[in-house]
Amino acid sequence: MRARMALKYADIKYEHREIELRNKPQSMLAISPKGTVPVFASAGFVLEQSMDIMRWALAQSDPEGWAVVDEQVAQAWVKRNDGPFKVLLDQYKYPNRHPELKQEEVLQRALEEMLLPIEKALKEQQYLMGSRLSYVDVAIFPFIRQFAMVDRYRFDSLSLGHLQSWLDQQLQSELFLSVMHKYPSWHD
Ligand SMILES: N[C@@H](CCC(=O)N[C@@H](CS)C(=O)NCC(=O)O)C(=O)O
Repeated sequence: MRARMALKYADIKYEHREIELRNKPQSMLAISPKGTVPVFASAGFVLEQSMDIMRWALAQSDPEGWAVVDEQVAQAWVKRNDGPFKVLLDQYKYPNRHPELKQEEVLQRALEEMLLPIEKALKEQQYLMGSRLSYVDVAIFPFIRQFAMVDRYRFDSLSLGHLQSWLDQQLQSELFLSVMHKYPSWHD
């Protein structure tokens, strides 16, 4: 979602090919043997990480200054999200793969690691990096969305008012809604 949103925001024209993860096409594995999505292929280079796709897209065009941030703080957020929070998200999403873990304890760890720090940041400012939306918000909210969706009722009961409005705002944004839609194969 973060890669799709950045490509759309930067108005990059590309062909979207949805991958069936259980049946990855040879044409994909030939350019990216590690076999994860997303993969972005262009003339002369291949990007195999969603963050790399975001960064490349923003380097082409960044009309609203998504990348105008304190890069050190930005990277710390993304690292915390893609590292420890992603581990907790997977544990929370797939409890039967982790029978040794109590879901409520995983939730507590996620609160400490990510959800409460986000809540604290958003108490002071409208977005993670300040008063304007940045690539950090866009890189992170899809993961928070997934976390929230596991048990919406439990999530809504948490004292995370600022996080919840930030998330809702992103989920209702035209950009997110436009990339959520089922894909025709060409984008413009
Ligand atoms: N660090 C990578 C992670 C990508 C990733 O884990 N993608 C998952 C789907 S969201 C995947 O392709 N898994 C391979 C599989 O399930 O076979 C990125 O951000 O691009």
